[in-house]
Amino acid sequence: MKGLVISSLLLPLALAGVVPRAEEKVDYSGFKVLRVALPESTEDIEAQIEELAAHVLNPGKSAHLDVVVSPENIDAVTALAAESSVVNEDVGAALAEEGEFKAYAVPSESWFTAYHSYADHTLFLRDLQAGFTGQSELVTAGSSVQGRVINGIHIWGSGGKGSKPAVLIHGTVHAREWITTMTTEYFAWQLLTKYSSDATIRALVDKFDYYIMPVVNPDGFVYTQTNDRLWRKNRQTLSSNSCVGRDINRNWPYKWEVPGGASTNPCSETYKGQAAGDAPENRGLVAQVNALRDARGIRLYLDVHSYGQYILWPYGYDCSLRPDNDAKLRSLATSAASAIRAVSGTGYTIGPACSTLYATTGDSTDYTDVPGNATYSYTYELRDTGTYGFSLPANQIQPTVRETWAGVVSMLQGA
Ligand code: 0X9
Ligand code: ZN
Repeated sequence: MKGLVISSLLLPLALAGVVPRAEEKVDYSGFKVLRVALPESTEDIEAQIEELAAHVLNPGKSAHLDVVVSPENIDAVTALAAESSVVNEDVGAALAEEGEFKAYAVPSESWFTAYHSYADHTLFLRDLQAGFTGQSELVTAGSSVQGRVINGIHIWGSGGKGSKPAVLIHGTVHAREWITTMTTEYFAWQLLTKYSSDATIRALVDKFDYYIMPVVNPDGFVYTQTNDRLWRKNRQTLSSNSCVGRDINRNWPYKWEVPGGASTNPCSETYKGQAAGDAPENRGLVAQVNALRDARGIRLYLDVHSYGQYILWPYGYDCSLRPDNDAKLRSLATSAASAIRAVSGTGYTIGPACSTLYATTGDSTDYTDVPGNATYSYTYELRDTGTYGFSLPANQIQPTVRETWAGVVSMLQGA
């Protein structure tokens, strides 16, 4: 998505209508999701299609591009593509199926039947913690570009606070992946509310210290609620370019400099930033990872994304390199995928990130695996496989959080 505050008169015609003026929300009525196959030599055509698109939904290197296109640019994109098909006829209508936000009420299972405002997510965490003061506390991991604190909850069991290896979980790295906020909150909710009644959960809480951060990109998340539902990156500006945002999952300071797995173009969905770790959000998250490493170590790191239904492990930056414990990483992922399938039939693809999906540099799990020395690091890509994409309908929240929790429980048991 391109610059925000500049006058729409200055914009190329192709972008008019997809760039909101300040405080104006993008209306996606009539926009389509097109799946385009690129012709043989693609660099230039791909750049032109990305210029014409409001958003790229799968901004890595894959066989096809899924792009959100305004009604006036559909013909131009179709003409550039070798082949194209319509994946979604009306993005505005699909977004409407997400359902309304519900008025805030204290944490209960019904929280997981609707999406919520950022302010309410903050209240949820606060109120959840307030119900379990003996075994949890609120934690922070630095703050965002716009000064929002990155909030989380630390949960421990019978060994006492900080006595066990860490399980660290990040959600909503990419602002538009709303199901990941709900899912990571559900993990915290399950650990705390089931501790006294469910022996399986109690054993898991007693085994690790959990650090769950449901929204690590708060500025981007707020922006998806005020201006553009399909925003991905943080909200960092540059003096040299009007495009906004760094991709937090391309900014981690490990193998950041390796070419090919991120973009150096500030307008790209995968813009890596000007220097390794130069996004404030990354600075806070790096400090958190390093501190947990230096304390009791990190046993399991999960970076929760959507969509695609994948469980991926390092490495992102190199498609042939494997961690020493690749076989164990695969076996935990296999058992998580079968646990998910057993709950709902939802099928997951598992594998090393680069060779299974696409290359990424400066991504979270490469950082946690090597500098962070985490025993197991995974990226989850939750539902679905593209029908609704980032705007999963509200009636899929509970099925998604429940199946994912089953997968995570099986990982925790084996970890
Ligand atoms: O591109 C990403 O950051 C993740 N996908 S998303 O659609 N949620 O943006 C995938 C990261 C997994 N790592 C690799 N594929 N290397
Ligand atoms: Zn993501």
